[in-house]
Amino acid sequence: MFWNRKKKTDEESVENTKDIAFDDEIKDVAESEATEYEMTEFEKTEPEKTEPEKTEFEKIEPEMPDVENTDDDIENVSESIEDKIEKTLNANLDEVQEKAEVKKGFFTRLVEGLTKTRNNIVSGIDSIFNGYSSIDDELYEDLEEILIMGDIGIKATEEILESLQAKVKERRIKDPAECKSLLIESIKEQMKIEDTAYRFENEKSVVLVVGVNGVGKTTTVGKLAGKLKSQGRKVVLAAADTFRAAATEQLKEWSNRAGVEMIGANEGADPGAVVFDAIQAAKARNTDVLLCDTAGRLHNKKNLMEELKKINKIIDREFPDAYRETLVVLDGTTGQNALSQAKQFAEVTDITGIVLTKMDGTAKGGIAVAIQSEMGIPVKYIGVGETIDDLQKFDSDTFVNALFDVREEM
Ligand SMILES: Nc1nc2c(ncn2[C@@H]2O[C@H](COP(=O)(O)OP(=O)(O)OP(=O)(O)O)[C@@H](O)[C@H]2O)c(=O)[nH]1
Ligand SMILES: [Mg+2]
Repeated sequence: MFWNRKKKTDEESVENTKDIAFDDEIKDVAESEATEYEMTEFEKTEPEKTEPEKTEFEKIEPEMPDVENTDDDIENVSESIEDKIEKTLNANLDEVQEKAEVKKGFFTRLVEGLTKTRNNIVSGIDSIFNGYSSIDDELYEDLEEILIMGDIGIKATEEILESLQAKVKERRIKDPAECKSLLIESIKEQMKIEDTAYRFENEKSVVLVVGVNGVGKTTTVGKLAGKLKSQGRKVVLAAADTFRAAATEQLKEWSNRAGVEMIGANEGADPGAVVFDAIQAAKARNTDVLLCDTAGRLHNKKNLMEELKKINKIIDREFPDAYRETLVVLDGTTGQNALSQAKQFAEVTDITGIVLTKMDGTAKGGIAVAIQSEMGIPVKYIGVGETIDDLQKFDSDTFVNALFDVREEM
């Protein structure tokens, strides 16, 4: 500090700079004495006065003047009320705008991620609706082809088209251009999920997260932990991927990020034993949700599936009262592969939900529709990035709007 000041005042005399340094010294001593002041016992024990919470109305009501009310006083008071009302309204408006921006950010990423799907499906659909002059079998056949090519799958496509045909008939639609909004409506209906889908979030539950390697299991466990923690739930993580050396460390980083505890073991340890320990810890700490990360690759696929069965047995035996949720994580960019992976996991474990990750990448969004319809398993979450906030509950309206880039509802 001294040298800086000297540099700045090159022409100043040495005496002068000495004075400044001396003044600083006095100030430093005074400050350090001030911080050394010891509080008396009474001061230490005196409780802080806590004011009762004011209602929104009380917050904007000004204090009344002591003097008898004159017209001027009344005018001043009413101006002051108006002023405070305006400030409160502006503050609320800022909050609403902030929330809308967060929502828009997520929606925009999803729209970008679904560009490939949109190019495959939606542009084809648009050309059909604009190219036909009447609604006939040929139009439905062309639509069928485009939906199947867009990874929506045969079963879902049939159901969507049946629903579309019924709507066209019921509402006596003649113009193909009017079909588009009906088609969007039908896809949304196809993807609706039950309110009970997220029961595990509010119960004492064990969530097993499975999937092949690299799909985003560990990332999803971390994001879910952050989400549940912010909802006030007590969360513990089990690092049951002991196959890969770095897997436990990776989950540990997520546990730090989310601010939750993790139970893990050394590389090569028995994953079942990790889950066993984590269950005992969860019970001892009265945990709400135990999230178990698992390996995506073992020596072979048979081993992987056997290991999952073993983990399932341990949870059933050690924590029979817990609400069970098994989420299969699928990489949204892999299309039909994702569907066949989900089918393989369904053979060894009762899958209760799907997490589609990397929907911010070049996702094949149609697969979300196909999985839901072919397997009857709902897509419960979608991942749209690599950070802790990039996991969203699946919402059919938002998803289909993003797929068709319908923005008027935003
Ligand atoms: N862009 C994007 N990347 C993601 C998303 N989810 C996960 N990733 C990335 O995908 C890569 C693999 O994620 P992990 O969570 O390690 O996948 P995993 O299934 O645990 O992998 P293994 O443990 O090897 O089986 C990482 O680089 C993640 O950052 C997502 O929603 N969007
Ligand atoms: Mg992992």
